[in-house]
Amino acid sequence: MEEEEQPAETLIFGKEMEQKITFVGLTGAGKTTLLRTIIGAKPDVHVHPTLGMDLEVVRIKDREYLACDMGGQIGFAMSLWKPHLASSLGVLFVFDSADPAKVQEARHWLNQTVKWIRSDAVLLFLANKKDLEEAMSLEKIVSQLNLTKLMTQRPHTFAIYQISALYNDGVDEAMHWLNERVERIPEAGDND
Ligand SMILES: Nc1nc2c(ncn2[C@@H]2O[C@H](COP(=O)(O)OP(=O)(O)OP(=O)(O)O)[C@@H](O)[C@H]2O)c(=O)[nH]1
Ligand SMILES: [Mg+2]
Repeated sequence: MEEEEQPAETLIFGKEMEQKITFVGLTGAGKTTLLRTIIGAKPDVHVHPTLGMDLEVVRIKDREYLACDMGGQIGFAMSLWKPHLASSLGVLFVFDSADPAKVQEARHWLNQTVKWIRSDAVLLFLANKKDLEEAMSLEKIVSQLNLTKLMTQRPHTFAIYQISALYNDGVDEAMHWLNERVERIPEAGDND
């Protein structure tokens, strides 16, 4: 008898890892730095831009997730976002608060992200690099990226946190919020 074919996603790391969280955002926003911080790896200021994507298993409290760290370089990397976003329970949009020149571009990709995610997915907007003096204020970020619209549309599944991925500031709070909200998605169930 032929073996039943399993979707690729369930075979990664040889175990069922359907609880996927995906990191998106423009290149240089700090996605890889954030993932390293979450898994307790040493921060590396010389980190290379992610080509395609990287995968890590992360544990938040008692839950395990497959974290997909997408490359943010324009072109081929972003074409990978859509299928991963469509199958993620949690989505982290990482924004470089200290790069006002890229606000419009970030807004465009945030809008795309919102179109591509599941309606019941949890969306976490991370205003990263708050440690830098030039980081924009929360008010400015909210207005320039039109985040009030998202707050209204997704009252229980959208949140904004200001963080420093490099210095591990605000990261735990943001990830606990994500974890707690994902738990409420009926499909998330118990992933022991
Ligand atoms: N000051 C400061 N720098 C940061 C922070 N987070 C990331 N960086 C720096 O920003 C640069 C880019 O970080 P990455 O983590 O590679 O960014 P990325 O979003 O993964 O970029 P791509 O893989 O190209 O999409 C690195 O030099 C990091 O050290 C932060 O919170 N504060
Ligand atoms: Mg990266």
